[in-house]
Amino acid sequence: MNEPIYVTQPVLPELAEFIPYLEQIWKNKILTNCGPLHQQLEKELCEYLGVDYISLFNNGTIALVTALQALGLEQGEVITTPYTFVATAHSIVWNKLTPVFVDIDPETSNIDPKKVEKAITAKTVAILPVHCYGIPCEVEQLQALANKHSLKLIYDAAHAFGCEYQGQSLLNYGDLSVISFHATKVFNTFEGGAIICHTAEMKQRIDRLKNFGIVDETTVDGISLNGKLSEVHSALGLLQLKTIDKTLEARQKIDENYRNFLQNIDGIKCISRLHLEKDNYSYFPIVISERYPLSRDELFEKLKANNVFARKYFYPLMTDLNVYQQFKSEAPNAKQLSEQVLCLPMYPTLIIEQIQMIVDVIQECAK
Ligand code: T4K
Repeated sequence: MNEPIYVTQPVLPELAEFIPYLEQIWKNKILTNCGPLHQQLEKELCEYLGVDYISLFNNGTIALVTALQALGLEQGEVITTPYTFVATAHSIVWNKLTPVFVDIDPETSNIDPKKVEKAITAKTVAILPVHCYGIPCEVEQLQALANKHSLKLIYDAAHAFGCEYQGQSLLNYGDLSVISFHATKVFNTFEGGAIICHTAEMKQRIDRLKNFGIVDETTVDGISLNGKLSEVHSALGLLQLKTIDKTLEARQKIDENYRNFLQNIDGIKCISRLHLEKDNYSYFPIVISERYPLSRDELFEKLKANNVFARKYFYPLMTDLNVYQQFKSEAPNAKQLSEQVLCLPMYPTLIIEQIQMIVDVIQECAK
């Protein structure tokens, strides 16, 4: 039996390259609380991503919770997608706000702005869309809606590290964008995340909120969490930045190979990515339609029997989870996609023979 192939495998630098950073941390004795490596990573990320201000976090979820708090959203409804990872919806409920789940456009897998507009009520305070798989939302339409109805617009950009759209970073759209640096992401710091914002004042507010709301030794101006990224995590981020372009190139090749190999299999559709100036090929989702002899779940099992661990991102929908029953709503496009989608293994060290083997299993079942 071949080695197991998981949906992803983290990129790691050579261990030897990490040691000098650890030596520096051991020497300085500054382990956390926005130390020199944290500051350096914020600076280098702003330059690499082409954004004005970034505030690092210990993970994307705490960053999302803090982003909603930073915009002063204390009560009301937040329109979001049910086709996402639980953290998106959790961040709304943690802020005692009400999630309103709106259906997606099945072509992009992102929230449908026309349906967003229909869902806006007097209680709506914000829209929280997700750039699912790093595919951009319809950012202009969503911004126009936010402007028209005076709503805050926060992007869950957990999958969108490095994407550029219409001449700039995708992370520049909206009031705030939140990214994740989790082990399973394109750019990882083991655990980590960040908020991207547009002004120095907002960055200062976010920086305070991620540090318990502390202003100075005797003043606390918010009831908030500890969301700081440590120096060790920041050091890893600095090293990862050195190879990120190579990582993205490798992902692009894998995306191309999958698309070439899968194009003639009836009933299998690769979700298309918009033409971006820069894409990150975050995931490789395929849709298994009725024309394919196996259901999505059967193909999932078949791959598993061949030691290939694809994932059903994103199934079940938020609206089908028991914990979200009180916020239930109809989202037929999201429902259908969540029952037909399968994310195939996608990571830079996946070799062409492995891709071919995965495609062979899918092809074999199509006969
Ligand atoms: N918003 C969105 C839209 C998100 O997708 C996420 C996270 C967030 C917000 C929140 O960001 P963070 O708070 O996580 O920064 C994974 C990740 O834990 C999660 O970060 C991610 N989205 C979600 C889509 O996927 P699981 O439960 O599927 O991960 P897990 O542990 O099953 O890992 C998948 C595969 O990756 C494993 O089978 C093997 C491989 N793997 C995983 C880890 C953790 C490794 O090889 N090494 C590792 O260290 O949630």
